[in-house]
Amino acid sequence: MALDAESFDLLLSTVQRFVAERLVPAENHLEEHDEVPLALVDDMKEMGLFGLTVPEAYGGIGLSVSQEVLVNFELGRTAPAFRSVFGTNIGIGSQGILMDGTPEQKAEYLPKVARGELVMSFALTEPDAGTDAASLKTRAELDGDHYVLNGTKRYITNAPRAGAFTLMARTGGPGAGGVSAFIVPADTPGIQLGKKDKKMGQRGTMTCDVILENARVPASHIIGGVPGQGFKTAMKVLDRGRLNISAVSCGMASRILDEARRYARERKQFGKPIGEFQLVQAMLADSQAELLAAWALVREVAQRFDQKPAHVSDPDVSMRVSCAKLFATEMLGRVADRGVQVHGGAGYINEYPVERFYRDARLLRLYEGTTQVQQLIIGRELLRQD
Ligand code: COS
Repeated sequence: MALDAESFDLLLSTVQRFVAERLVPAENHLEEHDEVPLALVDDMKEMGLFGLTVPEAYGGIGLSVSQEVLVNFELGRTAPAFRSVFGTNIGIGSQGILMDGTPEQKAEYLPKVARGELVMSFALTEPDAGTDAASLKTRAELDGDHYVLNGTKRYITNAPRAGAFTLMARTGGPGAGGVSAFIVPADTPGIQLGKKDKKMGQRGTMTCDVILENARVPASHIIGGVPGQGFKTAMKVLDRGRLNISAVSCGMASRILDEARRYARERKQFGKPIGEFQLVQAMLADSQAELLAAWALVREVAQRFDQKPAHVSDPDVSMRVSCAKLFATEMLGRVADRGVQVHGGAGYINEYPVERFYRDARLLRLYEGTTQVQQLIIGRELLRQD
């Protein structure tokens, strides 16, 4: 599945222009008001951004992973809250249905996702189950032809915007094999949202708890129709999600580097632009070298991802995805730090974008699996392989 090269080039240049001309100028509004203007959301729908990864057969654009990372690089060049409006829709929120859903589930949900009519969100994390995702406690008890769900999901991105959740709950015994993935409509009686989380950065993104109290969903809402497969579905979804976070990291690093270059050319000290000092050049050079290395890695792993069927997991590819997430997000952390350093005291002041990016960037090393989770996955797979 991929968009033809000509249409893709057009899409990519449209996204580049949208980022530069509409989103970057709206960054201050976002920071001040903690919300994405509705006019921009409408533009995103019109451009088809809500359906980037949904196959054309279901009304989407049907990007391959190699194409998706290129788009995400461009979207990374502005505040991550803009991408977050549709990011869960085309990513972790809907990929479970795309990868493992029954034909009926795909036909029912994917066209609405592609049109932006239905926002989907991914609900795995719980108060006591973060990194140890297989220990989740939310229970789903069979009652006739329905499951009754009870539990709390935490830090759920886009929950206040969501029309439905891909939600992992326990239908069986302990461990990964007891977990099922459900499609849970957000208006199901018994679902409540917690108060909006106050975060370090990423203003304009919405995260909160999702609390389930005797929420009844039809048994047919188990993704793929077979209980006990939900942990694997979640892990497959996260594989693709982690690669996209890696691409966003590269885009964000390139924007920070541009900001630092501009400042280094303009700011004068000791009678000349600070960019003429070799210690400043060293910071820019390290950032450029690391960015290029991370981006080459992300694109190479994306090609491998495309060489296998989307719903089939390959432990070697998963390991490489973890390498990309580990390296690209840690690279971003270093580039953001140097970006502030090049700006000196100005880098600590809110009116310079690097201050905001520094805070925004911190989350990328945490969500969709911390750096330590990626190390664990890489280490385990290395020892398993011949
Ligand atoms: N694709 C498909 N299946 C996978 C998989 C993948 N990428 N990774 C693991 N699985 C399968 C395993 O093959 C195993 O199947 P079998 O029982 O049939 O052998 C099953 O899932 C359990 O896997 P594993 O034993 O690796 O489970 P662990 O509990 O040890 O999981 C980690 C370990 C830490 C890797 C996992 O829990 C994880 O990724 N945690 C982080 C979660 C996360 O990213 N949270 C962020 C929330 S979203 S913002």
